[in-house]
Amino acid sequence: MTAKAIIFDVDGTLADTEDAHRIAFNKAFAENHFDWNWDVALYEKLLKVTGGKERIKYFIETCLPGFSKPADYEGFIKNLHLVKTGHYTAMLREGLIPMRPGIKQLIEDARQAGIALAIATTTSAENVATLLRQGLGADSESWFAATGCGDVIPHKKPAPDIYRWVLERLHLDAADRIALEDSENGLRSSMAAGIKTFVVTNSYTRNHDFTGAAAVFDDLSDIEYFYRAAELPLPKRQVSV
Ligand code: XBP
Ligand code: MG
Repeated sequence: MTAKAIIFDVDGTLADTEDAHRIAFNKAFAENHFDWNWDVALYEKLLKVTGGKERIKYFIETCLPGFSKPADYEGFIKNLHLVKTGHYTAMLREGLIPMRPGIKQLIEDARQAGIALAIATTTSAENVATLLRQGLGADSESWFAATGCGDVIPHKKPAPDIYRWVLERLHLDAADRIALEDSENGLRSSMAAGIKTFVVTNSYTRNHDFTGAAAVFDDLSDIEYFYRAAELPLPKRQVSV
Protein backbone atom coordinates (compact mmCIF):
# COMPACT_ATOMS: atom_id res chain seq x y z
CA MET A 1 0.00 0.00 0.00
CA THR A 2 1.62 3.27 -1.04
CA ALA A 3 1.67 5.75 1.82
CA LYS A 4 -0.49 8.81 1.32
CA ALA A 5 1.55 10.80 3.86
CA ILE A 6 5.09 10.95 5.22
CA ILE A 7 5.51 12.40 8.71
CA PHE A 8 9.02 13.69 9.36
CA ASP A 9 10.79 14.07 12.65
CA VAL A 10 13.10 17.12 12.59
CA ASP A 11 16.19 16.94 14.76
CA GLY A 12 18.55 14.24 13.58
CA THR A 13 16.23 13.32 10.70
CA LEU A 14 15.68 16.33 8.41
CA ALA A 15 19.12 17.62 9.41
CA ASP A 16 21.89 16.49 11.74
CA THR A 17 21.13 19.25 14.24
CA GLU A 18 21.83 17.84 17.68
CA ASP A 19 25.45 18.96 17.97
CA ALA A 20 24.41 22.47 16.98
CA HIS A 21 21.76 22.33 19.74
CA ARG A 22 24.48 21.22 22.15
CA ILE A 23 26.73 24.14 21.18
CA ALA A 24 23.78 26.55 21.48
CA PHE A 25 23.00 25.27 24.99
CA ASN A 26 26.63 25.84 26.02
CA LYS A 27 26.62 29.37 24.56
CA ALA A 28 23.45 30.17 26.54
CA PHE A 29 24.99 28.82 29.75
CA ALA A 30 28.16 30.89 29.26
CA GLU A 31 26.15 34.02 28.41
CA ASN A 32 24.32 33.59 31.73
CA HIS A 33 27.61 33.12 33.58
CA PHE A 34 27.14 29.42 34.35
CA ASP A 35 30.23 27.23 33.97
CA TRP A 36 28.10 24.35 32.76
CA ASN A 37 29.51 22.57 29.70
CA TRP A 38 27.61 19.81 27.93
CA ASP A 39 30.28 17.77 26.09
CA VAL A 40 29.28 15.17 23.50
CA ALA A 41 29.33 12.29 25.99
CA LEU A 42 27.10 14.10 28.51
CA TYR A 43 24.78 15.41 25.79
CA GLU A 44 24.29 11.87 24.45
CA LYS A 45 23.00 10.92 27.90
CA LEU A 46 20.88 14.07 28.27
CA LEU A 47 19.26 13.43 24.88
CA LYS A 48 17.18 10.69 26.49
CA VAL A 49 15.10 13.62 27.78
CA THR A 50 13.28 15.26 24.89
CA GLY A 51 12.63 18.99 24.87
CA GLY A 52 15.27 21.61 25.56
CA LYS A 53 13.57 23.07 28.65
CA GLU A 54 12.98 19.60 30.08
CA ARG A 55 16.60 18.70 29.31
CA ILE A 56 17.96 21.72 31.22
CA LYS A 57 15.74 20.87 34.22
CA TYR A 58 16.87 17.22 34.11
CA PHE A 59 20.53 18.34 34.05
CA ILE A 60 20.04 20.68 37.04
CA GLU A 61 18.10 18.13 39.03
CA THR A 62 20.41 15.19 38.37
CA CYS A 63 23.86 16.81 37.99
CA LEU A 64 23.74 19.95 40.18
CA PRO A 65 22.58 18.88 43.66
CA GLY A 66 23.77 22.17 45.19
CA PHE A 67 21.97 24.41 42.70
CA SER A 68 19.60 26.79 44.46
CA LYS A 69 16.54 27.22 42.26
CA PRO A 70 15.42 30.82 41.71
CA ALA A 71 11.96 31.77 42.97
CA ASP A 72 10.59 31.75 39.43
CA TYR A 73 12.26 28.49 38.37
CA GLU A 74 9.97 27.95 35.37
CA GLY A 75 10.65 31.49 34.18
CA PHE A 76 14.39 30.99 34.69
CA ILE A 77 14.35 27.78 32.56
CA LYS A 78 12.17 29.40 29.88
CA ASN A 79 14.48 32.42 29.54
CA LEU A 80 17.63 30.30 29.46
CA HIS A 81 16.03 28.19 26.72
CA LEU A 82 15.03 31.29 24.74
CA VAL A 83 18.69 32.44 24.76
CA LYS A 84 19.72 28.99 23.56
CA THR A 85 17.15 29.09 20.76
CA GLY A 86 18.57 32.45 19.65
CA HIS A 87 22.02 30.94 19.30
CA TYR A 88 20.66 27.86 17.52
CA THR A 89 18.59 29.76 14.95
CA ALA A 90 21.60 32.03 14.31
CA MET A 91 23.63 28.92 13.42
CA LEU A 92 20.83 27.78 11.11
CA ARG A 93 20.73 31.16 9.37
CA GLU A 94 24.50 31.04 8.87
CA GLY A 95 23.89 27.87 6.82
CA LEU A 96 25.90 25.74 9.24
CA ILE A 97 23.38 22.88 9.34
CA PRO A 98 22.54 21.32 5.94
CA MET A 99 19.66 18.93 5.29
CA ARG A 100 20.67 15.27 5.57
CA PRO A 101 21.44 13.23 2.40
CA GLY A 102 18.37 12.34 0.36
CA ILE A 103 15.91 14.43 2.39
CA LYS A 104 15.45 17.23 -0.19
CA GLN A 105 15.04 14.63 -2.97
CA LEU A 106 12.49 12.65 -0.94
CA ILE A 107 10.46 15.77 -0.19
CA GLU A 108 10.53 16.91 -3.84
CA ASP A 109 9.56 13.43 -5.10
CA ALA A 110 6.79 13.05 -2.52
CA ARG A 111 5.32 16.40 -3.57
CA GLN A 112 5.47 15.34 -7.23
CA ALA A 113 3.70 12.08 -6.35
CA GLY A 114 0.95 13.89 -4.41
CA ILE A 115 2.03 12.34 -1.09
CA ALA A 116 1.12 14.60 1.87
CA LEU A 117 3.97 15.87 4.06
CA ALA A 118 3.85 16.56 7.80
CA ILE A 119 6.19 17.24 10.71
CA ALA A 120 6.09 15.82 14.24
CA THR A 121 8.88 17.21 16.42
CA THR A 122 9.83 18.00 19.99
CA THR A 123 11.67 21.18 19.04
CA SER A 124 10.10 24.63 18.80
CA ALA A 125 8.12 26.07 15.90
CA GLU A 126 10.75 28.82 15.56
CA ASN A 127 13.50 26.23 15.06
CA VAL A 128 11.42 24.32 12.50
CA ALA A 129 10.52 27.42 10.50
CA THR A 130 14.15 28.58 10.41
CA LEU A 131 15.44 25.13 9.41
CA LEU A 132 12.87 24.74 6.61
CA ARG A 133 13.46 28.22 5.20
CA GLN A 134 17.23 27.73 5.33
CA GLY A 135 17.29 24.15 4.05
CA LEU A 136 14.33 23.97 1.63
CA GLY A 137 13.57 27.57 0.68
CA ALA A 138 11.37 30.50 1.65
CA ASP A 139 7.97 28.92 0.87
CA SER A 140 8.74 25.40 2.11
CA GLU A 141 6.71 25.70 5.33
CA SER A 142 3.56 25.68 3.16
CA TRP A 143 4.50 22.23 1.74
CA PHE A 144 3.61 20.58 5.05
CA ALA A 145 -0.08 19.82 5.66
CA ALA A 146 0.52 19.70 9.43
CA THR A 147 3.47 20.84 11.55
CA GLY A 148 3.36 19.56 15.12
CA CYS A 149 6.01 21.26 17.31
CA GLY A 150 7.23 21.22 20.89
CA ASP A 151 4.79 22.54 23.45
CA VAL A 152 1.59 22.13 21.36
CA ILE A 153 0.94 18.90 23.27
CA PRO A 154 1.26 18.08 27.01
CA HIS A 155 3.59 15.08 26.75
CA LYS A 156 6.65 15.09 24.44
CA LYS A 157 8.17 12.03 22.77
CA PRO A 158 8.29 9.07 23.53
CA ALA A 159 4.61 9.77 24.30
CA PRO A 160 2.52 9.49 21.10
CA ASP A 161 0.87 12.89 21.64
CA ILE A 162 2.66 14.81 18.89
CA TYR A 163 2.04 12.13 16.27
CA ARG A 164 -1.62 11.88 17.27
CA TRP A 165 -1.87 15.67 17.02
CA VAL A 166 -0.52 15.48 13.44
CA LEU A 167 -2.73 12.52 12.46
CA GLU A 168 -5.84 14.36 13.58
CA ARG A 169 -4.96 17.09 11.07
CA LEU A 170 -4.11 14.73 8.20
CA HIS A 171 -7.44 12.86 8.29
CA LEU A 172 -5.83 9.63 7.05
CA ASP A 173 -6.16 5.96 8.08
CA ALA A 174 -3.44 4.00 9.86
CA ALA A 175 -2.19 2.25 6.73
CA ASP A 176 -1.93 5.49 4.79
CA ARG A 177 1.11 7.04 6.36
CA ILE A 178 4.71 6.38 7.35
CA ALA A 179 7.03 8.21 9.72
CA LEU A 180 10.76 8.95 9.48
CA GLU A 181 12.62 9.18 12.78
CA ASP A 182 16.21 9.16 14.12
CA SER A 183 15.89 8.18 17.79
CA GLU A 184 14.47 5.57 20.14
CA ASN A 185 12.20 8.16 21.77
CA GLY A 186 10.92 9.18 18.36
CA LEU A 187 10.33 5.60 17.24
CA ARG A 188 8.44 4.78 20.47
CA SER A 189 6.27 7.86 19.93
CA SER A 190 5.35 7.14 16.30
CA MET A 191 4.81 3.41 16.92
CA ALA A 192 2.57 4.16 19.91
CA ALA A 193 0.51 6.26 17.50
CA GLY A 194 0.24 3.21 15.20
CA ILE A 195 2.50 4.51 12.43
CA LYS A 196 4.86 2.36 10.34
CA THR A 197 8.22 3.99 11.03
CA PHE A 198 11.55 4.04 9.20
CA VAL A 199 14.71 5.15 10.99
CA VAL A 200 17.80 7.04 9.86
CA THR A 201 20.53 6.91 12.49
CA ASN A 202 23.17 9.52 13.39
CA SER A 203 26.17 9.75 15.69
CA TYR A 204 23.97 10.39 18.75
CA THR A 205 21.42 7.63 18.11
CA ARG A 206 23.43 4.87 16.40
CA ASN A 207 23.29 2.64 19.51
CA HIS A 208 19.62 3.18 20.30
CA ASP A 209 17.12 0.27 20.36
CA PHE A 210 15.12 0.46 17.14
CA THR A 211 13.06 -2.70 17.73
CA GLY A 212 9.83 -2.41 15.78
CA ALA A 213 11.15 -0.09 13.08
CA ALA A 214 10.11 -1.07 9.52
CA ALA A 215 13.75 -0.57 8.47
CA VAL A 216 16.86 1.25 9.75
CA PHE A 217 19.21 3.21 7.46
CA ASP A 218 22.49 5.04 8.07
CA ASP A 219 21.02 7.78 5.86
CA LEU A 220 18.92 8.22 2.67
CA SER A 221 21.82 8.74 0.27
CA ASP A 222 20.58 5.65 -1.65
CA ILE A 223 17.10 7.11 -2.03
CA GLU A 224 15.92 4.38 -4.46
CA TYR A 225 16.70 1.73 -1.82
CA PHE A 226 14.53 3.66 0.63
CA TYR A 227 11.71 4.01 -1.92
CA ARG A 228 11.66 0.24 -2.43
CA ALA A 229 11.73 -0.48 1.33
CA ALA A 230 8.96 2.03 1.98
CA GLU A 231 6.97 0.99 -1.12
CA LEU A 232 6.97 4.57 -2.37
CA PRO A 233 6.49 5.28 -6.09
CA LEU A 234 9.84 5.78 -7.83
CA PRO A 235 9.76 9.00 -9.86
CA LYS A 236 10.13 8.41 -13.64
CA ARG A 237 13.69 9.78 -13.80
CA GLN A 238 14.92 7.34 -11.21
CA VAL A 239 13.62 4.01 -12.61
CA SER A 240 16.78 1.86 -12.74
CA VAL A 241 17.37 0.16 -16.12
C1 XBP B 1 14.74 16.55 19.38
C2 XBP B 1 14.61 17.14 20.72
C3 XBP B 1 14.71 18.64 20.86
C4 XBP B 1 16.10 19.11 20.47
C5 XBP B 1 16.42 20.47 21.04
O1 XBP B 1 13.56 16.90 18.68
O2 XBP B 1 14.39 16.42 21.68
O3 XBP B 1 14.47 18.94 22.22
O4 XBP B 1 17.07 18.21 21.03
O5 XBP B 1 15.45 21.40 20.59
P1 XBP B 1 12.97 15.91 17.50
P2 XBP B 1 14.69 22.34 21.66
O6 XBP B 1 11.67 15.39 18.03
O7 XBP B 1 12.82 16.81 16.30
O8 XBP B 1 14.00 14.82 17.26
O9 XBP B 1 15.76 22.93 22.55
O10 XBP B 1 13.98 23.38 20.81
O11 XBP B 1 13.76 21.42 22.39
MG1 MG C 1 14.87 13.42 16.22
